[in-house]
Amino acid sequence: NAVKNNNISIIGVPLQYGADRKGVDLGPDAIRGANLHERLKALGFNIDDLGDLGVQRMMTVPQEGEKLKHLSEIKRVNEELCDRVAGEMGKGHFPLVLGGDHSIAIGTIKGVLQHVKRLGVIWFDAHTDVNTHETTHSGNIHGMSLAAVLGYGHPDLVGIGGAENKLNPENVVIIGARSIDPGERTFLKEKGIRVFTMHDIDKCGMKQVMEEAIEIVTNGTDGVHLSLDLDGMDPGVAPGVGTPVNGGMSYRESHFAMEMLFERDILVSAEFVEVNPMLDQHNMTAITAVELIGSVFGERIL
Ligand code: 5AB
Ligand code: MN
Ligand code: MN
Ligand code: MN
Repeated sequence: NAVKNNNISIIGVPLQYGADRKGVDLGPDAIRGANLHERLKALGFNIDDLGDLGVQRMMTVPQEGEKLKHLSEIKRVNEELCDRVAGEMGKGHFPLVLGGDHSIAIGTIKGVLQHVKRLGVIWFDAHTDVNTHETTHSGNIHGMSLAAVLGYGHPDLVGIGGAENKLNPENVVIIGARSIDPGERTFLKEKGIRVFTMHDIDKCGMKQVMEEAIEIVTNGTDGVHLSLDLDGMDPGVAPGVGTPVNGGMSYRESHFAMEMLFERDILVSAEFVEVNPMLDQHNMTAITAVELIGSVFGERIL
């Protein structure tokens, strides 16, 4: 399995056009700056850091009547990301993608799907990111990425990496949700996507939630991708995010989930997104991200 593959390819994606708040483009640098390489090397991995993808610096003003903000640049960057992720997987490397806003999950997941056709996805998030161009109120594409990789939404997003490459809703779980739009509620119900809300985590505990989640994402699949939006954690431990929501996963709940993923050895790829250093306090969110990455790759307390 890929976590045992000793090569990790790091790909930074300094994209902020999918989100409303500026600064999330500084995420990859902040995560690297929190000793990412050293931490992974200490666990015995070879690190191949490909640097950051190029993103147009000049923020284009959304056109009047343009419903999805910055669609063309988001599409272009995600297509490149898709190719890059597929290329690294082709070499047998584990792709570790650093965001950037959560719209980059489209490129990452479409790239992984080129190699793992039957892919399970664990989506850690305060939100569910299943809006489409028809349901969105914000026009922000970071709220549409999960719908797009399931095959729903604007054709320019669904088409990235081939519209025929998509996830099976039966193998997708969302963990940590506590802010769901009305249109998303309908979507989740219609497609039968399993959502473990904060209420479920409170009621059953992270251990049981993760056991059920792992069963769903591994049933009939050949690998699992982790898409972790730092706003899934409580703003007390991850304040540097663009869309914070109170009442999130605690430090230990999140780490325990990552430790279970390592123990079960199911991941083939991962991404850590939405770290916004401009909104952060003492780099806390970037440090938290690197600590979570450490747990995913096998750091132990004892
Ligand atoms: B994130 C909201 N549902 O569509 C929307 O941070 C928020 O990637 C989306 O989870 C949050 O704009 C996107 C209200
Ligand atoms: Mn979110
Ligand atoms: Mn998200
Ligand atoms: Mn966010």
